[in-house]
Amino acid sequence: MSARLSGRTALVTGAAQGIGKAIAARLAADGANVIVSDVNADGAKAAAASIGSGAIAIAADISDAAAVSALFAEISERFGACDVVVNNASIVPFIAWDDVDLAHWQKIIDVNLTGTFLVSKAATDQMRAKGRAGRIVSIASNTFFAGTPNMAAYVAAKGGVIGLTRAMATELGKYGITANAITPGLIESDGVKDSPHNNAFDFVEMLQAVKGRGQPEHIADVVAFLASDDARWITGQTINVDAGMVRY
Ligand code: NAD
Ligand code: 4PL
Repeated sequence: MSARLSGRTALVTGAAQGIGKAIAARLAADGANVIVSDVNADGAKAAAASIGSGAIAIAADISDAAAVSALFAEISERFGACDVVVNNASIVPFIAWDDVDLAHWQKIIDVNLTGTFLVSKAATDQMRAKGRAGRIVSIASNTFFAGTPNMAAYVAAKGGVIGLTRAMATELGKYGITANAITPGLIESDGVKDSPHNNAFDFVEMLQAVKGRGQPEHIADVVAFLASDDARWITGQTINVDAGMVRY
């Protein structure tokens, strides 16, 4: 196994399960010290334990500004700063347009967009203070391109994550910090398996150029590339990783 992230500290949010857990495992396999963070404290502990040496758990709700401050205070004490931050935590709803109300909209924007902002802001302030050339990788979604039904607030929040990524790339490049996004297609994650999205695989596979069911590892491998030195000349970009379901 290569150790292209050896000596680096990587934070993965929403890493108790699903795609985030696979990302944390992949970055640890590449040699990083990984902070497995999640609002689900027990799940984060279990995921860190399953990854083994090189992974620790720190619980945090990314939509809670005080919790994000506490997370980065602990990171400062234990690691100084992060070299890599993966904004993965989000809520993946299945809700018809007729049922979307203001409370739902605000909850999804608070977690999926404002949470991504809170973590990115705290992380990049700390990277700059500690002189780290950091990497921000944010998990958006190909639903932003497809306008997928039953997820209006989610689609809007993911478009916001892509916009935030472009703005951070522009403003933080001078500090050696890059910011990129990945747009996965439908992935057989823990959350999706437990939701009505699980019924969409046949339809999505029909649209894919390459056939098969998307797995968390398909995304984790691309995160590891964007976090590595091989991606040093890439910033402000959105890499679509969906077996060719959408082409833009
Ligand atoms: P999942 O539901 O399996 O896991 C999400 C994790 O995020 C959970 O452990 C949950 O506890 C955590 N989380 C939720 N709210 C949080 C908060 N406020 N603070 C901290 N942690 C929180 O989801 P997944 O399918 O693995 O999705 C991971 C990422 O990939 C998300 O950004 C999602 O939008 C994106 N994505 C998923 C798919 C898919 O088909 N699975 C497709 C495209 C994009
Ligand atoms: C194509 O991000 O990208 C369902 C659920 N289908 O969350 C997603 C597709 C879902 C997706 C997503």
